[in-house]
Amino acid sequence: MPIKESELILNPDGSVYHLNLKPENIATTIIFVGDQDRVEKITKHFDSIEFSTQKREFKTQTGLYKGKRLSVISTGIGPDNIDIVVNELDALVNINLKTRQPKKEITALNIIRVGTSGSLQSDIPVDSFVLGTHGLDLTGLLHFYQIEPISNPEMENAFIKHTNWHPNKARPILIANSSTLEKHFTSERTFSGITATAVGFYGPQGRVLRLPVQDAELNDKMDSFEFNNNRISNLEMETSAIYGLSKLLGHHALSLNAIIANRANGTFSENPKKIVEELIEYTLGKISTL
Ligand code: R1P
Repeated sequence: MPIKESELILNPDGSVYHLNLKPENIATTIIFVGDQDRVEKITKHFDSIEFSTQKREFKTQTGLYKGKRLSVISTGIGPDNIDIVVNELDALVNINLKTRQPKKEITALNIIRVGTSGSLQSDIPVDSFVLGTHGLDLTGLLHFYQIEPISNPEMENAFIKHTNWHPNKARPILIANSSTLEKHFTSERTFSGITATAVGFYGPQGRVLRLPVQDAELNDKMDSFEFNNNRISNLEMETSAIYGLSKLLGHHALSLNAIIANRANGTFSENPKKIVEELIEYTLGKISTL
């Protein structure tokens, strides 16, 4: 049965609904950034750009970097956008958009997030890089999929117990990165740890302006969580959704974050643009030998 027009929506030119992309517009290695202005901060390093488009917060450029074809796409803020971006990118490579049938042979994309994030550990300072060994999903998004085969109940249960996780909130899910990409991108420059993913910026990350939060101790409890030598390094808003959906769909994903804030000691980078630029250069250097 073909996938219905209401389920896989295409624009009149045949591009996918939100991303405005056709299959020929994307490379199989794709860098995700949150901020649409970060796209050109990456592609300014390219030898050439063959394609650019933007719809809403989703800006895409594809071109060559040291002879390697790469796409860069902005996802905007949050896991809800990741649901759109990963599903539509997967449709571009793994669904025949004319017949609306899934292809028999799956194409695996390499997806690398170049993000910004807050550290939860006082020994992971601002202006460092963190590579997410796992995404800890605190958002609830992944529960709408059949996530059991890729979740890690033992570590999730330990986290639930350690934090006294409130049952009204979605059960946390822990998903591993692509170990192949992890090996390639790890160096003495990177800290490694579990990247926790929140569904919002304020309450869901323990920031109190005028509204009290359900658990004011949650960040401290995340900071002190430890399981089989794994600890939670940082908190942001996309990684677990990228890891979960990529793994379910057969793609390889890795999340790299520039630490611009340290939530454990309350510091903020004096020059966040510089550390983001350094992470971009680091990532492109590693991608060129992938
Ligand atoms: C919040 O300010 C945004 O910044 C972080 C968070 O994950 C969230 O998307 O990442 P990006 O800088 O990649 O958007």
